[in-house]
Amino acid sequence: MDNLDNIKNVLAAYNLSGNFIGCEKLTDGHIHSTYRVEYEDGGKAKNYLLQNINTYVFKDIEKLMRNVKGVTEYLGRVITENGGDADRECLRLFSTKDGDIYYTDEKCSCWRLYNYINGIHTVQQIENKEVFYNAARAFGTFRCLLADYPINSLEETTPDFHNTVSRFADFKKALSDNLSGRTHNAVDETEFILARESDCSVLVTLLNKGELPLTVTHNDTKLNNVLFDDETNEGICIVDLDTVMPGLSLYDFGDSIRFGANTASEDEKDVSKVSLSLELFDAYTKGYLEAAGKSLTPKEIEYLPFSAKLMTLECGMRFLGDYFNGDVYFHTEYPEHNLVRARTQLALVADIEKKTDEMKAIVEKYRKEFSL
Ligand code: GN1
Ligand code: MG
Repeated sequence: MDNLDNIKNVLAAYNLSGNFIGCEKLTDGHIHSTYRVEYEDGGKAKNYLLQNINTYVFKDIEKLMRNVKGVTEYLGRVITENGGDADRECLRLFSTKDGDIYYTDEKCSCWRLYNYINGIHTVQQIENKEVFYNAARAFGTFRCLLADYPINSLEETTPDFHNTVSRFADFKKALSDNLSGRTHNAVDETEFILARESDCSVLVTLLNKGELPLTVTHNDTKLNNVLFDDETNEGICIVDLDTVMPGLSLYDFGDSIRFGANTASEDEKDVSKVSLSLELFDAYTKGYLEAAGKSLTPKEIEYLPFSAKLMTLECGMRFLGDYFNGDVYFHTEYPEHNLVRARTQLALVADIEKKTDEMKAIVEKYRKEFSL
C-alpha cells in the first residue's frame, strides 16, 4: 500500500470536511491502485474513492482526465434529466482546492478523487444468470445514455486500444523481442495465436469500409466494472471510464462475454474449467439487445458472436505479450500470472469456436423476439 502519510497529503489537497478515519485498498482492477477513504463528519461516516493513476498505461494524463471529466459531467446531467440519482448512478469527479481535476504529488504521481457509492457490490464471477442479464442491461443503458455524446470531443487516450491488427503486431514484436527470455514457455499458445491472424482484421476492415459505425464505447466492459445495488441487484452504475473512446459497440459486447460468460475466472490455473456458458451468453444477449438493440445496425448484430471470440483472442495476446515483455503492463501477483491468464483466454477462444453456431442461434432468437 502507498504510504499512509502520502495518502493523507494527497487528501489535504482537497476540500473535504470532517476527520480522516482510515483507508483500505480495493483490489478489483489490474491497472490503477484504488482506495476507499473514510472520513467522519458530524458523527456520520463519509467515503470517497481515491485512485493513484497508472501513467505507464495512460501516458497523457491531461487527455485522460479531460475525457473523464467530460463523460462524468455529461452522464450526471443526462441521468438527472431522466429523473435518476446522479450521485449513485455515475461517478463524480472532485476538484482539488486549486480547482484541478487531478493532483500530482511530490513524486510526480497522479491522483484523482471520486464519490464512493454506498449500498453496492461488485461481482467477480457469475453465480446466477440474472446477474449477467442485469450487467447487460447496465452496459446497454450506458451505451444509450452516451448515444448523443459529442464523439469528436473524445480524445484517444490509448490509441488503437481494440485495434486487433495492431494488437497482433504488438504481440509479434513482444515475441521477437523476448525481453523476459520466457517465450519458450508458451510455444503452443504462441502457435495458437499466430494461426488466427486473419481473425484480427475482420472488424477493423468492416470499420474502415464504413460497414460498422464508430460509436462512443466503454472499451473495458468487465463484469467488475458494474456496480450492483445491494437491494435490487440491478446494475446501477458503470465505472472505469478511462477507456471511453470512439470505438465499436462490438468491442463492448465481446469483452463482456469474454469475462462474464467464462465458467472459470480469468486467472484459473486449471484450464479444463474454462468454457463459454451458453446459458450466460443467452442471458447477456437478451439483456443487451433489450436495452440497446434498437440502436444497433444489422451488421453489428450479425457480428456479436464473433466479437466474443475476437475480444477474448485479443486479451489472450495482450496477457501473453505482457508475459514476454516481463509483466510491465498488467499488475501481477506471481511470476506466471500473465501466462496463466493468457491460457484461460486461449482456452475460451477454442471453446467459442466450437459453439459459434449455437451462439448465432441465440442472437437470432432475440433479434426476432425484439423485432430488430
Ligand atoms: C484491464 O483495469 P481493468 O482490470 O478493469 C485492462 C483491460 C483488460 C483487463 C483484463 C486500461 O482492465 O483492457 O481487458 O484488464 N484495462 C486497460 O482483465 O488496459
Ligand atoms: Mg476495472
